[in-house]
Amino acid sequence: MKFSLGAVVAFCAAAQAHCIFQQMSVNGKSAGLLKGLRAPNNNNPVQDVNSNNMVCGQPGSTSQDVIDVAPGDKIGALWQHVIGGAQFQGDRDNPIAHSHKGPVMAYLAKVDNAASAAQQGLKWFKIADDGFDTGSKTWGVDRMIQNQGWSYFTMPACIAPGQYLLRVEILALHSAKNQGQAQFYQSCAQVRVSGSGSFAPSQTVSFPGAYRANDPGILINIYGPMGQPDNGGKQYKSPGPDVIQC
Ligand SMILES: [Cu+2]
Repeated sequence: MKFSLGAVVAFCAAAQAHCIFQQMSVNGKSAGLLKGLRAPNNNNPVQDVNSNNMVCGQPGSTSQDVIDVAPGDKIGALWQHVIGGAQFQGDRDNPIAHSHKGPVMAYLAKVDNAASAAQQGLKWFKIADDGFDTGSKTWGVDRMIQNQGWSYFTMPACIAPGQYLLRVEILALHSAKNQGQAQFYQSCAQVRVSGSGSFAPSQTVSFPGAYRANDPGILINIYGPMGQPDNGGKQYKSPGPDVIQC
């Protein structure tokens, strides 16, 4: 078991089998590659929970577009190995290396102008969390891979109209038993919510600040006794606040 885990880690480092959130869709319609997004230029994860890159990833591409969303819409976030898709033909690590088990989470923060808003000092609340399903022993990342790189969630029905940054995050836990080795992948989408919702969050978090390196959902050995990535069959609780209730 020790050998196989070491091999996974070595493989990840050598092949940089990471990913980037690079397209957003609304009800199945993509806004286009990097449209309405603040996305990193490379697929390296953030590993320092106190880094400013925890907000929207390492600064990379920007966009003047703001994506229209209505409460109740089905939102998709497309993850691919490198910008544009696979790194090469037959890339088995597209959308991400299968070793990279972990949750997929989405947060919103209200802004005045999503295209120009500063990323620091925002007040975030969590709207989606696809963690570990103990029945099927699958993670949010497994569902993303099954969907050819798409993570799906619903824009909650109560979200108030206005502009927001939508932060979508993968937390890859394959090496997370050592502090500082959990891998965070995130980009932010710039969205304009319509409708007549009235949700005002009673509690919000900051990025950086929402996570600590030793949070039980971040500093964790997800492998069972046979080396299987099933969290030993136990429930997994993602870091950060609970998903809001409308
Ligand atoms: Cu990786």
